[in-house]
Amino acid sequence: MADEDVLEQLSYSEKKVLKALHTLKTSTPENIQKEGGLDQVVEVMNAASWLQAKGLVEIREVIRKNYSLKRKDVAAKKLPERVVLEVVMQDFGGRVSLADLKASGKLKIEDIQIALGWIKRKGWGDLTKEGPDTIVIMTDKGRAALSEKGDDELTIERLATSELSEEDAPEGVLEALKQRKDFLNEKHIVIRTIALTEKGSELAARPFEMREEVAQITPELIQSGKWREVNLRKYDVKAFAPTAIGGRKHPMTLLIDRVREAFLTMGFTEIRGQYVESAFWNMDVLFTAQDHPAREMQDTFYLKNPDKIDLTKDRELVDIVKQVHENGWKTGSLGWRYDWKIEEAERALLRTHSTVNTARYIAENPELPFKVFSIGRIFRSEAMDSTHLPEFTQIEGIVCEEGANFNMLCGLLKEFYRRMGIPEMRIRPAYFPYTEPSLEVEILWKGQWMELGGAGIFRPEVTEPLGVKEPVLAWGLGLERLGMLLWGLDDIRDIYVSDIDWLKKAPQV
Ligand code: FA5
Repeated sequence: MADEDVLEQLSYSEKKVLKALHTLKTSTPENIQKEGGLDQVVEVMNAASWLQAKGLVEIREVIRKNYSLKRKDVAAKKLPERVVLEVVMQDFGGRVSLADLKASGKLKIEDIQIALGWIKRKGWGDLTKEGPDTIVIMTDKGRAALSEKGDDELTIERLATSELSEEDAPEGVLEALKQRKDFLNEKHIVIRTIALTEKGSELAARPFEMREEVAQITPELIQSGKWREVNLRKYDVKAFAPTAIGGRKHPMTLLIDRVREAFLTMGFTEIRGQYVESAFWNMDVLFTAQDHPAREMQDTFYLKNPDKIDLTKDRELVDIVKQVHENGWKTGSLGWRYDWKIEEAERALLRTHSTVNTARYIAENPELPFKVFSIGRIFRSEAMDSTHLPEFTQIEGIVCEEGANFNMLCGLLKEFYRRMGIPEMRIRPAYFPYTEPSLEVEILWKGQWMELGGAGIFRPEVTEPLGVKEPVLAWGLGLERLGMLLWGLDDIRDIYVSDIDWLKKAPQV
């Protein structure tokens, strides 16, 4: 960016800081505030951060240690080594045995120990052994110290009235005082200085206009026409700004909304069902034999409470379904030719597919035409892997109208996936006990064909007992697998791990 453009895009406060620094070169925010005539120090810091981002200033931070006395009364007391010095000099003429010093009673025993340590360190005195005795002998330096306070003592006097930093006291004094127990408090203070960079110095040296400017257009400015006269601040549209991430719907909720909209706009009506169903509606009505493997415990969650669902109100249909399974009833089918048991049909379970919703719908609304769909949770007792969940969502639907046929079914599924943003799919033959013909929809996913859903035309063994003679096109599609494709996930489980980062960034499809 050219220098003129950089200058033009500076705010009024930034210009003030730049001008102040032109005079001060490097300074603290407080001094810049005074020199530049800014209202507050925060205003200086804000402007300085922007100037730093533009490479015009550098904000430096140093940590300064400030010291104060832990207890004010220590300043009024003599240091223990001075007490000992005075006692030894005045009462014992500069030489005394440790035993006599202790016996003098002028100091506590533990303070004598500490005092002698400091006396040696300061060179005020020496300790020598004479037979069993330890003798304290003061040196010339000690004698001189009697009438002259040391740097540490003078510093303590100053600390009695104000905090001091390391630079305020003679070298090493505060460090030494810190070694005394319960003496000093240490506080860390961040000292900021702001300095012009080379580029900043160049710009600050140029003459630039210092006019108050308008950074925000108000309705008043527009209505009064004043916007023509004021100095409008230029914006740098390329300036960095953090991405604002607000609350948003879960990707699955959005996908459900999208699926719902696709079917509604294709003229379908939404239906709902219930999680707890009888085996009768979930399987028997759908011509699934009572010894079919899908009915085993390892595939289906049977309930303990309630363990049975009373079928009395469906008695008529129960009688017909029994005959359909045993001999085909009036459908022209031979049935599965076994002894159908009501006890098996009464078992309570968590629905294993949402085809149970459409079966119930037909039973209650057998008049043509109908086009309904449902989006709902279903449950299967199966091991989890990258494409299987024990609890997932199915998109179910049926169409029954005059002339409905297999081609229509294929066209409808293609149209649905096209609307979901999946241009290519393949349809291959499949088997379901309740449809004939049956198909499976597959999508090429990372080099492999992945099954997205099953479909077909309901067999007469299903529709005729429910009161429908016309062909019913039916399908059940996996919603999470569709999500995997749309969001580029390798593992279906990722959808429900609640990774906050993914949730924030997932496309709002
Ligand atoms: C059925 O559930 C049939 N009821 C579909 C149907 C309806 C066929 C009407 C004919 C007429 P299937 O078990 O294949 O079919 O499941 C349908 C889709 O659900 C699968 O293609 C897959 O996309 C998805 N699906 C199946 N099992 C799982 C699972 N464990 N986890 C996630 N998605 C699954």
